[in-house]
Amino acid sequence: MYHLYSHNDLDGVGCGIIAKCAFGEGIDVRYNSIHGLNQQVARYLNRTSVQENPYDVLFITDLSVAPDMEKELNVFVEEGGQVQLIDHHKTALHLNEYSWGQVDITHRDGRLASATSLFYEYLIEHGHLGRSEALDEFVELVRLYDTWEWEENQKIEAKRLNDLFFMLSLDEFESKMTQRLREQGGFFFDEFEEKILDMEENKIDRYIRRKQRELIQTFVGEHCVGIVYAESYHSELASELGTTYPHLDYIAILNMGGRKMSLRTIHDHVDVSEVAMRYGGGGHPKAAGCTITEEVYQLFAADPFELEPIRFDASRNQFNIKGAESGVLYESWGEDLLFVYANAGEWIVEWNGEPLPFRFGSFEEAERHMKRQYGVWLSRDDVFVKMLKEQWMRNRSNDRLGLPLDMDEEKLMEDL
Ligand SMILES: [Mn+2]
Repeated sequence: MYHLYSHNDLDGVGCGIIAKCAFGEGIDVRYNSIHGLNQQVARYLNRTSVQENPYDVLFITDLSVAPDMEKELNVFVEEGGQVQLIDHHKTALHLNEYSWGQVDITHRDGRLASATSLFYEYLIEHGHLGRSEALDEFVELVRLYDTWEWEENQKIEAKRLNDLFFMLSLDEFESKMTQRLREQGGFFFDEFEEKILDMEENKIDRYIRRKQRELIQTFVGEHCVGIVYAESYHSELASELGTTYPHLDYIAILNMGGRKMSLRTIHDHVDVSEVAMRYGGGGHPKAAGCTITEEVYQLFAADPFELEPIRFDASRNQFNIKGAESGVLYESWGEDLLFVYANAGEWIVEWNGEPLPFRFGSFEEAERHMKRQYGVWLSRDDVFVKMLKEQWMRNRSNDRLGLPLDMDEEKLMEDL
């Protein structure tokens, strides 16, 4: 009998699915959380005597065992037990010193590895499974999702596979996929799955649009932070907000019910795991989290509570256009106007008519400064034209030349 103990996420369950394709009824598959694995393995070792079951094989995929279990497993193998652990996590690399451990971060061809893609190669090389088009495609989608590579090359099918995994029960997903992978031809979603995936995507889009209107911006420590309250779809929300507002160093998503805060960034110059560690949490450079403690509550919820949400830049302008050297108008809270224009290769920002004491090398730098320090948004054309008109009137009465006099204001108003 074959046994597989695997992780309970898409990559772990992917291992279970290809194992069932290889061994059918001849394998017993169990999915575990990271913490559940050691107990599961302990039970296996207590139950399975090598003498009585010399042909039993235990696979462990996408998870690693704790140090004491590692030693017990090794004794079991030295007594003749058959174990193969396959993982791709950096934290498990030390298991490579055992004959039964295979931990690879990448494949031989350089692609980042997932447990499913490593286990697939293993099963093929050991003659347990034949390669097929559907299996190749399924395994690659799991790999793309698990390594986050799908985001770079926008392999949306990989994300849809994971969405489906969360919409169906684990058993249903496993049996549906196992059955489908036995069929001829490539991997596909059936009509019903396409339908519910579309519905899910629409639902996420609407949720994100609503949340976008609730985003507030403030400085916490040295970072300019976007703060939003949300309980679901943290990854999708953070990547959308991060790309819409690149002037924000990171996005903080507060789940008040769960008392958890997620931190995400799209930038290389910010390490959110460092930020999370300051508040007793941790994670990766681009995705981390911590508990909402008193301190976190004060900084990220109580202090910024009075702030108004970020406004969108005007999107249908014909005259007030970003990057225009003759000048671009922005607004901020409290009816402040900020005007940015180029002069002799430098960009100058005027705040309510008063130039700021420093210059910027590019429009983008100037805009970033205004957005971070003043929370500005691009004015609509009508506000822009009104400002030009007032300035022109003032200049004319002062008998000074300044703004484009050839601008036909009535014509402009008509165009709007
Ligand atoms: Mn994995």
